[in-house]
Amino acid sequence: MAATARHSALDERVISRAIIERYTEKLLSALDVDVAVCGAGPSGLVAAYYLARAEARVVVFERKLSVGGGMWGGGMMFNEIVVQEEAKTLLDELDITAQPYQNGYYTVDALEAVAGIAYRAIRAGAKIFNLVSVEDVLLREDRVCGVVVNWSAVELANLHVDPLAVRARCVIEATGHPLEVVRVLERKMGACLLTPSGRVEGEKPMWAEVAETTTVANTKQIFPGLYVTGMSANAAFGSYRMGPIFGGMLLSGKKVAELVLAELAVEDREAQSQPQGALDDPGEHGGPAG
Ligand code: 48F
Repeated sequence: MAATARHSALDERVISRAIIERYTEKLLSALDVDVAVCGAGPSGLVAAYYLARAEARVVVFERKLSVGGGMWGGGMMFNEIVVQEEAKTLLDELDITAQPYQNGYYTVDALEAVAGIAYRAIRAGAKIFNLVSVEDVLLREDRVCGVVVNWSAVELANLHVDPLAVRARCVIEATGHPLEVVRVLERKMGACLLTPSGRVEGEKPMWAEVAETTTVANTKQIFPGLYVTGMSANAAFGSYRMGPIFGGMLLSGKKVAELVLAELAVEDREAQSQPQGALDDPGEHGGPAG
């Protein structure tokens, strides 16, 4: 059939080139960032939202096809989650509906929660790469300064293919229960972590009340340049799991964003007070956030 005068026939080569070019641009823009987030579960996505909103350059790597981690399935596949009073303001800020249940408990449709947080993070400027796994960190002397990534398909097929690397001024471990990134660092560097034993303390069984508080308290730096958030924070510092209540996850994501932004601000102030030319390679230290 002849093409109309208004638009030409669809050309599959243009479609392919558009995808390849746009993805490549996005990937290139992620090679040198302020913050790399490992894992797009609730804590990682919330962190990405607050970082991007503050104009930090933030990239998120997620192993799976879908973002959202353990939030989609609510509790045992009943796709509702519970959020307590403390996190209600955060949900309001993200324009996610929380239905009062009783005495400070709210329920949220799990799909609205995932879709809402991911949408806000992306619209704020976070770049999310699904189907990409973090397999290692970049290290300079005694500081983590980026992540080593590969296609999840390479990992799944167990192919012998070398990864690529991304520089980041700070890295956030948000891989949830398995605490994958911190464990790689511990395996390769020994007892180097800022935990009581210097090693991963390990996750304990379920105790929602304690776990919800400690997941926020344990959200902190675990090695220079590397922060833990969400369930990873409790797994790293030896606290309990909480099950399908998500207030702690959300508040932990917000807290880690605040901690990282504070560190970046200090670095920026120090860099500005250096005499001109004192830094031989500004790319080594990254530019100001924005
Ligand atoms: O597990 P996950 O949802 O972590 P979270 O943000 O939230 C925990 C809760 O879902 C729940 C809970 C609270 O009630 O206990 O479990 O702490 O999301 C972690 C994400 O990281 C991805 C994984 O696919 C998931 O989407 N992930 C894990 N390892 C890697 C990774 C990796 N090496 N590289 C990239 N992504």
